[in-house]
Amino acid sequence: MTRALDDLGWGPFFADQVTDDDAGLVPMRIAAVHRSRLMAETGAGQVRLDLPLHATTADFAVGDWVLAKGDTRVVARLLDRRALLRRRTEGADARQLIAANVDTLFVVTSCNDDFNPARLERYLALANEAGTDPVIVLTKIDKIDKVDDPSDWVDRARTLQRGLQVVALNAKSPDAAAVLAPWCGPGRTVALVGSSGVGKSTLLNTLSGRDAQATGEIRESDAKGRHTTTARSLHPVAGGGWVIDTPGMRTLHVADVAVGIEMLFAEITELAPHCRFRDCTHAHEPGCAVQAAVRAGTLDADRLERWRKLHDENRDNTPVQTGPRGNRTTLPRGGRRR
Ligand SMILES: Nc1nc2c(ncn2[C@@H]2O[C@H](COP(=O)(O)OP(=O)(O)OP(=O)(O)O)[C@@H](O)[C@H]2O)c(=O)[nH]1
Ligand SMILES: [Mg+2]
Ligand SMILES: [Zn+2]
Repeated sequence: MTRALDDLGWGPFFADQVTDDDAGLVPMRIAAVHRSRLMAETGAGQVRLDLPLHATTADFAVGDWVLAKGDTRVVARLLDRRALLRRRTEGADARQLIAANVDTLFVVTSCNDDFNPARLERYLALANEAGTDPVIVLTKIDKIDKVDDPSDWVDRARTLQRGLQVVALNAKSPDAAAVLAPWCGPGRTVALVGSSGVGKSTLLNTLSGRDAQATGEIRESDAKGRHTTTARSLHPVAGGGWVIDTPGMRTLHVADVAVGIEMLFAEITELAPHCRFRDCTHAHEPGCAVQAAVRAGTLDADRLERWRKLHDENRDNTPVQTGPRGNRTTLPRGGRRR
């Protein structure tokens, strides 16, 4: 039992939250979230969980650990998360939970028109903020034109964040599982995010060694997928560990990811203290070290523009603290700080 739970990602962080009062409760990991019920992985297969009256399934994320009543299979308690990935949804105040307790976020994009630095940077900001290690996974290297070199794509991706891990693979090939093996293994959880049609479910199937999810064709004219996957779900990796597949996202809006943006744009963050004004916006102020770097050719002007856009969007979407004790209207942070 314990062995199976450890393989599922259980560990001291969660075990320490269990008290004597929890006798009779069984730890389980959320594998799918539906409108009125949850599916959970027990270590010995999946079971259906029901919620107590006051609770809503929107409070749960795939990857969450819960304690459930052994006899009735009603959820008793949601355990604190080690990491939480969430995004801002259009028009709503609430933020949608993408996945919880993820060790590594595979940001999937293809070696084609899907590759978009501004979009990838959004995923990186989200991962950084959550305390989840990002890896850029470039798919469809088998479809690259003969004139192109896969290493060109890898080099482009590497410029998105200092020290960023990048791999390139054919998601349909069994070799892909070997390329991703360093991040998988017993007790480890990875999540797949990215646009529709980039090969997330194809990768899931390759990692799990079976047809766990349906995959769909893409429109060849613009490489756009058809939103084949419609729900998030947790699956075992053949060599040990767990993988969360998610539906393709059209747009990723951010909120409350200031730390994630600082890490993402480390080269700008490090220049800012050298600007003449402490509140420099790096736009038009005299003595701006960031603008000086652009003029000197050490900082890409496009990169600075992308920083500005993301920084401004995050500021506009993040409620400010008001009052002496900070009457924050936002949810408590779920992210682990480094
Ligand atoms: N040649 C090749 N085809 C791939 C590769 N990865 C994915 N595909 C194909 O791309 C199409 C889309 O793959 P999916 O795995 O359904 O994409 P997805 O990211 O899960 O898409 P959504 O579920 O819509 O978000 C399918 O036809 C796959 O067979 C790859 O590395 N090489
Ligand atoms: Mg899919
Ligand atoms: Zn400046």
